[in-house]
Amino acid sequence: KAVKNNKISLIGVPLQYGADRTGVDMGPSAIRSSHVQTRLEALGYHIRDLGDIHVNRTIEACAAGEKLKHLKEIKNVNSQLCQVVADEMDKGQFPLVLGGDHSIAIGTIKGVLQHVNKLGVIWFDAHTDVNTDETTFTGNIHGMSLAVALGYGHHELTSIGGAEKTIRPENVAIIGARSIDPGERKFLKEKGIRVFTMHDIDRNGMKQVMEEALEIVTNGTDGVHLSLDLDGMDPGEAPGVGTPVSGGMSYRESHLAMEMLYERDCLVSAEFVEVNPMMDQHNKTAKIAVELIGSVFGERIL
Ligand code: HAR
Ligand code: MN
Ligand code: MN
Ligand code: MN
Repeated sequence: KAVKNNKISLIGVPLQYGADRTGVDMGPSAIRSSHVQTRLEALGYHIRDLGDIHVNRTIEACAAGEKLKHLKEIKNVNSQLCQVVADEMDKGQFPLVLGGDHSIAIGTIKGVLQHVNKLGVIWFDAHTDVNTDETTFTGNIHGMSLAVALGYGHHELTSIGGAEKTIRPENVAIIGARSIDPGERKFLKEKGIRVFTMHDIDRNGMKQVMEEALEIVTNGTDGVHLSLDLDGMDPGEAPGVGTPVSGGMSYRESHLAMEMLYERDCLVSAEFVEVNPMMDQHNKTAKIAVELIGSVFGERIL
């Protein structure tokens, strides 16, 4: 078995304050209802479902007048998540985090960094999420989480789990990007972050893209984190997301990426984010999330 750790902890994070559309808070329950636990048990894993991290539900979904929307609550939830992820890894568990909006990558990655010093990251997304408090047009923190994990952005966020705990630009591979803000473009170029855009996937195919991406995230690292934003997929196939962008990765391309990740035997943690049941049709995006989880944990057609 390529994922050596067969003990998985499921951690739900029903957070929506990093996005500007409501509904993504229902992601964890939609993914659980699509039988993520039995699917993984069928592959031989032992599952501990920790339930959901507590999110204060009394705050209005849309914050007016803040530069970084809901900074305080997002910091609070991510600090809790960081601690839970670190604690589970202490117990030898593999953390599988279910979002929630993509700002939760801050807590997940900071938690993993308490254990893994040099961490590679596969960032599967239509977006690159490297805005900072200085470049953001929207103030939505889900568009900043990769920058924060790299050590850039608002101090209230970069300080979570220790400001010195960061990933390195040379160990990050972004896959499926097709919506990048001007400030993000500059950041990606300055830091030398490798972005495999939809153009690269069209031109070279997912097989070659994943071979190159896996080299980047495993070379000189002690483990790899998968941060999978469901909006990386084409919204025709996965419509249940808050910020759909056309021209995304197909169902088969996405599965191939997961299967190649499993074969490489490098994952130490994973998160599946941005499933928004209010935007979905018959819960199909949560079902796809569970199918991708199956593939990245070793499920095969034959
Ligand atoms: N770049 C835009 C912003 O900063 C859009 C972010 C999109 N949201 C996500 N993240 N789902 O991948 O607001
Ligand atoms: Mn520890
Ligand atoms: Mn994202
Ligand atoms: Mn996205």
